[in-house]
Amino acid sequence: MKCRVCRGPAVIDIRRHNANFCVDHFLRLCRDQVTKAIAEFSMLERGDRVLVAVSGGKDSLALWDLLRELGYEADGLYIGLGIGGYSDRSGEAVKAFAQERGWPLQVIDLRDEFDYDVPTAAKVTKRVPCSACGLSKRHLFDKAALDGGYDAVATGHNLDDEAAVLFGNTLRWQTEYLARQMPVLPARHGFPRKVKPLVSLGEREMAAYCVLRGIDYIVEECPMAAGNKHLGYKEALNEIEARSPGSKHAFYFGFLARAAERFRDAAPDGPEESGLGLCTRCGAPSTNELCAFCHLVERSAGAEPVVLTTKGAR
Ligand code: Q46
Ligand code: ZN
Ligand code: ZN
Repeated sequence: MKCRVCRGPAVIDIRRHNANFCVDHFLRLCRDQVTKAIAEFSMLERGDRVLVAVSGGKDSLALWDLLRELGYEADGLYIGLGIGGYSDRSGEAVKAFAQERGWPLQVIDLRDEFDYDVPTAAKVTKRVPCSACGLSKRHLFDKAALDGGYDAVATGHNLDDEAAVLFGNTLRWQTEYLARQMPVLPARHGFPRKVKPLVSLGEREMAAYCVLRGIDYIVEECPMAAGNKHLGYKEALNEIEARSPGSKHAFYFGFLARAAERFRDAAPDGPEESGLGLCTRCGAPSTNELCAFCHLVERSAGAEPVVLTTKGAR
């Protein structure tokens, strides 16, 4: 196996590109793909301050590393979700990563700061854990970015993630979600810009990137994800990709180039158009007196904590 660029010994094959790469040229490929995505979708500008949402997994740590390599002032934000040992281990991985490099990391622990955690909120609200989790993360990332004067929040969603979400939204023609499925969401009143610089890199490439850069990430997946639809869509797409390399990329980027625009009108109104007020407790845009996050805290704080077994919530 030889590197397509220098003919030296290759360490990875990327079937989508029908090519093999040595360590240096693979790392360069990752940086080039991120640079290209940032420019193509106008995600960031030189000198932007970026808040990276880090979970301890390969994608978010690789993203933080890549943005720093590319010269952005990128700081990390980790949210302790209280998902048993998984959260303990992911928190440790993120803190060790940041400490070794001396990069600024902000940590918000739901239990310490708001007196609830994701499994308890899921039980109280009788919704799937990912719903309370997603709501909490979005709110806290937005708030931290605005309070800290950051230009954008960056998340580690990769090509596999985005193709799987698109697949699910298309299967059920969820047009309001399709309208928002862009690699960049511009800042709106009360919300910072959101960017996904890894959209053209796959899961396997991100794992290889971490190994080659010496990034110690946690391989373990969140136990609450087991059985969610997203994983099923990923598996289905992996089967298609194995038979026809490049399908995921064609599906996702074809959507962006040729279809996304058609769904623009299905996007729910922004706060300006819908005349949103402000949450009386935290000041976030909201149609009600309390925003969805403060409402969640109101319901979950102080509830008897759910104890996790290795299989999940009891
Ligand atoms: S952390 Fe949270 Fe994910 Fe776990 S509970 Fe669901 S949303 S699966 S990215
Ligand atoms: Zn090479
Ligand atoms: Zn609020």
